[in-house]
Amino acid sequence: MALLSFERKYRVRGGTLIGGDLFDFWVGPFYVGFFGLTAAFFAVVGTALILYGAALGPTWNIWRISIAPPDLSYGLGLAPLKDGGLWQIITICAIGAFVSWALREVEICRKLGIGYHVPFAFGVAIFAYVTLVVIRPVLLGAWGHGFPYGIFSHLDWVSNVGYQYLHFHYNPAHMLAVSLFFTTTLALSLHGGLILSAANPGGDGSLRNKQDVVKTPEYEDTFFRDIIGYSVGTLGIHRLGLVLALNAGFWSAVCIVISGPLWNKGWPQWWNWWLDLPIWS
Ligand code: 07D
Ligand code: 07D
Ligand code: U10
Repeated sequence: MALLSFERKYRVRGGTLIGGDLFDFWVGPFYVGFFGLTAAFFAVVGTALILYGAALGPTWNIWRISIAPPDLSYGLGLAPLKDGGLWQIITICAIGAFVSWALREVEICRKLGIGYHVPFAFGVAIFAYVTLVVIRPVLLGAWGHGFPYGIFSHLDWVSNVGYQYLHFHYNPAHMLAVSLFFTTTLALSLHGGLILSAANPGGDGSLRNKQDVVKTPEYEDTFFRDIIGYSVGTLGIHRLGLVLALNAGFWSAVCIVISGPLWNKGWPQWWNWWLDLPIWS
């Protein structure tokens, strides 16, 4: 079916979570909906406040613009606009925009009659962000534990917080998250490679049939059975990819939320539980 006739078929009213028919329309390629308006609203206000914060100085250098959270002394209270208050409002706008975006994804899924896998996945990214700027600061008792909004300044925050725990690589949840990120790229490269190899079969000297345009999934299964003895299957690889990627984000959130609230010494010291096992004595 040509794309345009398909669009005519699915671009129908209904499936909205809120607002009924009121915002149930498209602008060019974009579905709007109630959450399209709230997403645009929060994004425009948040971006304008970042620009206002940049205008307060000291720099317009895009790499060095930074909107800092309030000083730790403000605790969980509201701070004056120029002293971290901007960061607090921008954080509300960011969460408002991200959650609106996820709910707009849900409305599109409902119109199409497909599952909610994509908005669920985005929800994990939002969860990681909310862990960094809301959950962990609340557990530690000050908004000042959030990260600053700037390209280089947020890197400084990651480095500083990492060294605050001496050697962040010894954080067991960080190990899990890093391994899951690595495994996700391995899985995607294997999958992308396998699909392209079946869609574009043969190389010089291979046993290909010149008539073949695209090979079937049996060939894909057989490649992995031959090389590692098992094929996870054509549906399975997509489930595996999603599970790996979502766990990478989830364990990232875990690794930072336990740093401070649960463990406030160096992460290398956490491993003393091994030396403390009664089996050594
Ligand atoms: C490719 C999809 C497109 C998205 C892009 C990002 C902005 C920011 C804002 C000037 C994969 C758009 C960028 C809207 C402009 C202002 C105020 C996604 C793709 C192209 N980081 N981070 C980057 C964010 C955190 C870390 C780059 C956001 C945590 C490290 C970009 C968040 C920690 C490195 C960026 C966030 C952390 C980066 C490329 C939010 C742990 C790098 C991102 C909202 C997670 C890399 C100079 C990318 C870099 C980088 C954006 C949070 C660590 C500026 C929006 C606090 C170690 N981060 N980041 O490609 O080059 O993502 O930095 O949570 O090395 Mg970061
Ligand atoms: C938070 C992004 C959410 C984004 C959203 C959407 C827009 C719109 C618009 C483009 C979570 C934003 C959208 C703005 C844009 C348009 C149009 C994603 C988020 C909602 N680390 N480390 C991690 C590694 C070290 C440290 C995570 C590796 C050092 C700290 C990951 C190494 C020290 C923290 C990771 C390494 C250290 C982390 C990040 C190697 C520093 C965290 C991924 C090889 C000295 C952070 C939740 C993530 C975390 C985190 C990987 C090294 C410190 C597992 C591979 C030893 C303090 N590190 N790290 O979380 O867990 O994505 O955050 O050395 O806080 Mg680490
Ligand atoms: C996958 C797949 C698959 C496919 C695929 C894909 C995964 C097998 C079938 C998809 C994958 C790709 C295409 C590959 C590339 C993707 C990536 C690398 C991921 C990263 C993506 C990007 C970096 C692109 C990001 C782009 C974005 C987010 C678009 C930006 C959009 C907007 C700014 C508009 C947003 C629309 C909204 C909010 C809805 C509402 C719209 C409106 C109201 C109209 C427009 C209004 C405005 C713009 C401003 C609003 C103003 C207001 C309210 C007031 C006025 C204010 C003023 C200042 C004027 O598996 O299958 O193939 O393809």
